[in-house]
Amino acid sequence: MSALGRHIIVEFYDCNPEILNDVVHIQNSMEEAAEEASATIINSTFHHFSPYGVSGVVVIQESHLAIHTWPEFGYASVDLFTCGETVNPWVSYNYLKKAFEAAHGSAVELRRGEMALLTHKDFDINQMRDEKSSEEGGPMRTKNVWFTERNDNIALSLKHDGKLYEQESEFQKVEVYKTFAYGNMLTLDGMVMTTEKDEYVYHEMISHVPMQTHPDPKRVLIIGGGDGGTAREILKYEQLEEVVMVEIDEKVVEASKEFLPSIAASFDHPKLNLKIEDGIKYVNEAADESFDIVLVDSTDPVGPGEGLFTAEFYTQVHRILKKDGIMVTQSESPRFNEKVFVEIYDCYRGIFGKENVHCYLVHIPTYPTGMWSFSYSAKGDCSPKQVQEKAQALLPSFDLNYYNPEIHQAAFVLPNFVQKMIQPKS
Ligand code: SPD
Repeated sequence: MSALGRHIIVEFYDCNPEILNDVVHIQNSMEEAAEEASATIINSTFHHFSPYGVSGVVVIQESHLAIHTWPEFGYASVDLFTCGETVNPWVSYNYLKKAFEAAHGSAVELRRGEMALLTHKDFDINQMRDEKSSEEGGPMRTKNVWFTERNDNIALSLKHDGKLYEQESEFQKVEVYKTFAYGNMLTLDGMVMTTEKDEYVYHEMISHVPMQTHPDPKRVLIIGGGDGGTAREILKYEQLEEVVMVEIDEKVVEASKEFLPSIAASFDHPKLNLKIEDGIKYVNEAADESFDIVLVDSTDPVGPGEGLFTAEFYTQVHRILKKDGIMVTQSESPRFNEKVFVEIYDCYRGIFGKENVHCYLVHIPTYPTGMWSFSYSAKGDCSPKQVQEKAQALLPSFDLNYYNPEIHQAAFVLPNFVQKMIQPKS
């Protein structure tokens, strides 16, 4: 042996972009490529970056395999580094070329640690052994796969144990991950929508704030909300006559029913009228003053959710609200989506009036920055903090995890930086 290791630096071109954006597929392929070459895997860490790209490393007893992908160019750069005589990195190269469906690949091999240039240092090797691994008869294999949602400067990562659902619908990519910390998690186009463990914050706060302040709600419209969590909360109020929910993407409902059953718990409720259609079209065609409360449980303002963030749409929502109607929308994060957050409040004030639009904040650990906002806009004079006694009396029977009368009041108290961001322009 004339060198300690062999390092192959690989370029794979014209690969399948879908594969290069699939963190689970990449991780499996990299591990299989290591095994195929008879390497012993110790650990692996892989991250998906929203919207595109995967980075990862498989640490092997004989060194490592590393990758970064650019799905938008069908390109992957890969490092295959092995030490000793037992593992042939070219076996991994051939395996990965097929696994990524690369049209062509190129590679250069470097010899690392030329023996002719090395001198052996004397030390007691037994003293340097890690006690735990010698007790267990070898290294333990672990794995780390991460989902990451990010903008240019901020990221949120959750470690997961693979994907339970993955469909490219007509509108967006619908996925459910099995996360370690937050249970099953629904994502749309790589953005976190809800998780089993903290969903109640969002769903209780979008629902109970307006339901507790409206004097006598009978008809509620939910735009979006395909996971079913908002409907579940709203349907706790037995005085309602009808809850219409308009979700554009039936795959969201399908995935949620199968993998988020505690959230999608009320789809069979007799008062729920579920429509799979475009929420914008539904609102445009709905009769004047036909709803007491409209909840916009939308995605972020990209993809199918984009049209829900326009003055035209909210003007229509205002039209279909009864005289004392209330609109509540998810209004993004003051820190993660600063521009759109500010625009939302400007836009609503133009439609509902300066005094009638209010912001309230919640803590959602699985949304980037953890700080999320809702808007409360009143067509009449339903004050956001004036809770109805009759509605409040129902709360103990609802078994809520986040909402309570004190949280309701406190949520409208805004930190100075948020007040400044959205103070009405005079
Ligand atoms: N980035 C998350 C924006 C909120 C999306 N809506 C969540 C749907 C929960 N029903």
